[in-house]
Amino acid sequence: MSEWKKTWCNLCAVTCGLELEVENNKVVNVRSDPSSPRSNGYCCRKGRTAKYFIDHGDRVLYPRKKVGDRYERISWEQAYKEIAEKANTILKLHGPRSAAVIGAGTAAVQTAAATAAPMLAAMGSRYIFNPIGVEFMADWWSHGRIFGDQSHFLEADDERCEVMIYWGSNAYVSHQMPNARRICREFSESPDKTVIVVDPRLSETARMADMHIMPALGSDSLFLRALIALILENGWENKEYLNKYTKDWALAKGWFRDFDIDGALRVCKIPRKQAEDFARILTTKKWGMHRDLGLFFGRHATMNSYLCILLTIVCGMCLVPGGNVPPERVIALAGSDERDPKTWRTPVTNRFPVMGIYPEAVIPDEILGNNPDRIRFAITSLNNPLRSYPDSQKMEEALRSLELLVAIECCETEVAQFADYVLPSTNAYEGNGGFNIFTLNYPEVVFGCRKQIVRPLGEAKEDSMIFAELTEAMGLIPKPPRWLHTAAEDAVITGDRMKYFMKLGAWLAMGNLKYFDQAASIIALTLGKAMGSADRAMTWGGMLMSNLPGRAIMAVKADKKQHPIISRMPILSGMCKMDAAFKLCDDNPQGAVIARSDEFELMKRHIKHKDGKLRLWCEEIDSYIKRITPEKEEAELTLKDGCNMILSAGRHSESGVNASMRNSKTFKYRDPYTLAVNPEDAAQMGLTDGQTVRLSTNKGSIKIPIECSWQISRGYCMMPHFFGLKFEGGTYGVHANYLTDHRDIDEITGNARWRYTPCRVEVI
Ligand SMILES: Nc1nc2c(c(=O)[nH]1)N[C@H]1C(S)=C(S)[C@@H](COP(=O)(O)OP(=O)(O)OC[C@H]3O[C@@H](n4cnc5c(=O)[nH]c(N)nc54)[C@H](O)[C@@H]3O)O[C@H]1N2
Ligand SMILES: Nc1nc2c(c(=O)[nH]1)N[C@H]1C(S)=C(S)[C@@H](COP(=O)(O)OP(=O)(O)OC[C@H]3O[C@@H](n4cnc5c(=O)[nH]c(N)nc54)[C@H](O)[C@@H]3O)O[C@H]1N2
Ligand code: SF4
Ligand SMILES: [Mo]
Repeated sequence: MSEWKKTWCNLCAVTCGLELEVENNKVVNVRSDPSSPRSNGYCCRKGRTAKYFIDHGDRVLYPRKKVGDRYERISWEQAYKEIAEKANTILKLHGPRSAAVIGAGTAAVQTAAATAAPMLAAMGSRYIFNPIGVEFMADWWSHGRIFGDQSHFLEADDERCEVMIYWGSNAYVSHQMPNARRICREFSESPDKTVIVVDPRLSETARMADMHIMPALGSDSLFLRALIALILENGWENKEYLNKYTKDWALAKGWFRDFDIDGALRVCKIPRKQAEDFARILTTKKWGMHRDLGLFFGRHATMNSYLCILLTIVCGMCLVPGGNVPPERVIALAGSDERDPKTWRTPVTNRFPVMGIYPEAVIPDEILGNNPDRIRFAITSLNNPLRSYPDSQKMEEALRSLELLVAIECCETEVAQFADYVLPSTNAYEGNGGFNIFTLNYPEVVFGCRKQIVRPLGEAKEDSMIFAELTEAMGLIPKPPRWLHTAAEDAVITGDRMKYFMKLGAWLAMGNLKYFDQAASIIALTLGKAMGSADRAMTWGGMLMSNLPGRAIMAVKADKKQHPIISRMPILSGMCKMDAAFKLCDDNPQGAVIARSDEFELMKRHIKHKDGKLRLWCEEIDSYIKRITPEKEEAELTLKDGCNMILSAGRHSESGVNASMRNSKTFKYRDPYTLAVNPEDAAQMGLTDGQTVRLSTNKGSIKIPIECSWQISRGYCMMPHFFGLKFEGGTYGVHANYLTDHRDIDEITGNARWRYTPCRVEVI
């Protein structure tokens, strides 16, 4: 007998609603879930291949330790005991800066961070690394400067805007926004709507565009500067908006005065007429912009982000319905500010965190070498540092040199082949209650709590539980008292979780306030155990700490019968609402609308500077933008050092999923392990479709077959980043990060420059 169960896809940040058919604890079929408020019946091909991710011959099933050059199966107790002893010795000898957590969250599942981050903090360390730190650093930093808050980012209000702009995004293929294909189609087909794509190549999304702007590869910052200058030259800026909502426009305006617009457009290879048409649309229509890796992994990532946000402001399209809006966060996230002297900088590379996360490209330099403050001990989870960060060889050398490396993994990954301890984790379909912080819907706030679809294999545990148990084993928190366990068990039986919450408060007040920051682990170890899922308890705890209810936008009311007193008290009343929201999510595995964004309060709520105004000028951008000139950029964009092309070291094709989809059988159609080149470039080099070439960078050299494609512009070549993954005894293709440089990163925030890697393509 089989049964269809509802859940959320784990393969990208969109987390579409899925229905999985389960037979004998195996997923045999996958389809989209029409009842999902998140995706309304939409899902992509990757989601439908989820079963190949869930169950295969390369799952990690039992805890193990490295003894000499082989592995020995051990119990969880032994694993915790030994890891705790070794970690504590390292901390004692070398201090808190010796510890790091790498990962603790993929784009779609981040519940583990709820116990991993407090564990790191309890050790005294702050070094948490995650792909966000090569991807969104630039953007979130820019938001921090302009809004005074890093934790909100702008997305297009795609339900209501007239013009949808995709800048450096191939959303039709990579999604990264709910219902991507439906929205691309709708805007493309509707006579009242317009799609504009800014992409140097003819991507799948660009093929659907009404206007396709093709800046020369890597010239976005120069183009953005020219575009804003053009708007000002014509007096098209939204003066009323600028006067009302901004503080220092008079200063920032200087960046665009007397700027050589024609010179810049020539270097960007954009006809003046097209730039003017674009500027006119931007200043007369309601538009939203979806930006992605073409900007974030491009040259000048921080400048790109900053100027894009500035463009939304100059046009009066920032924080307005029908324009660019910040989706609400359910799980509260804290930004960081490197100007605060208490913020840690990495000792070797002098890098700072954004949203508390450090740029992982610097990991090798922070491990290797003799700096006394170097990282000596790391735990990886929900992340593959050997495939997902630049320069895999350097990363491997660094990780191998650690005094202690613990890999928490559901798959036999490259890191799991040599880590000192390998701990088996459940995946998103075996855990019970994980959440996704990326609430991308707008204005509805959709949230959910995954339900267990299949029972875990072997001795796998949830990542969040592993971190909590390790925190306890290291002696960083006391053993929770029996009565707190009883309160947790009662909460599960009666459904009155707030009573448990009050008891947790009482425990903290009884001389345990110093463990306040570790409350998540206490919740995992008590309520998590009682619920049979730390993830589920973390989702509840995370929701309780949400700052949504203070905004009176909740679609859910507190249960006043169950909580007659506390549901009327300040702070606690909001928590009661979130407890009710948790119940709604818990009862509805497809997720629920728990709040609605208040569209008329956007400015008031999201600008965190004391005077409520947007800041447009900042020192870092001021000194940097002076270098974004036609002359300097033209010189920098000229190929050097024997390079004959620019490589995009990453291509999101229909099939692969970052480092998660190891089974190459899912690459069904045309072989996606190719280097895509423009047919004219190929002809000039005497290459034919399918021919194997040598592709070299300053870091390495591989052989790869070419694919002639008119989608690719001249001088550019693209390879996917999800090959070279070991799977059931084989490895298919070579990984892109053998070719990338861990020092080739954005100078301000450290985003990786994966869409602009100078390379040499040669006939073999
Ligand atoms: N199939 C699949 N889908 C995925 C993923 C996956 O692994 N596989 N991963 C998910 C994740 S984690 C992410 S972050 C997203 C990424 O989603 P996207 O950012 O949409 O993915 P890319 O394919 O990198 O597309 C970036 C686009 O930028 C363009 N570009 C390159 N250089 C430049 C430039 O200098 N300027 C401009 N303006 N554009 C440029 C490229 O031509 C490309 O069309 O995809 C998500 N979806
Ligand atoms: N060259 C190049 N490199 C890139 C990119 C690129 O375009 N080019 N793209 C970058 C981007 S945008 C991103 S987001 C990153 C993604 O980088 P990663 O986050 O490393 O990739 P993921 O595929 O999300 O999954 C990482 C690992 O998590 C494991 N995993 C999955 N579920 C679970 C779980 O529940 N528990 C545990 N413990 N492990 C689990 C998987 O087995 C996999 O090994 O890659 C980046 N790397
Ligand atoms: S768009 Fe993302 S979340 Fe949705 S089905 Fe595809 S991979 Fe899964
Ligand atoms: Mo990503």
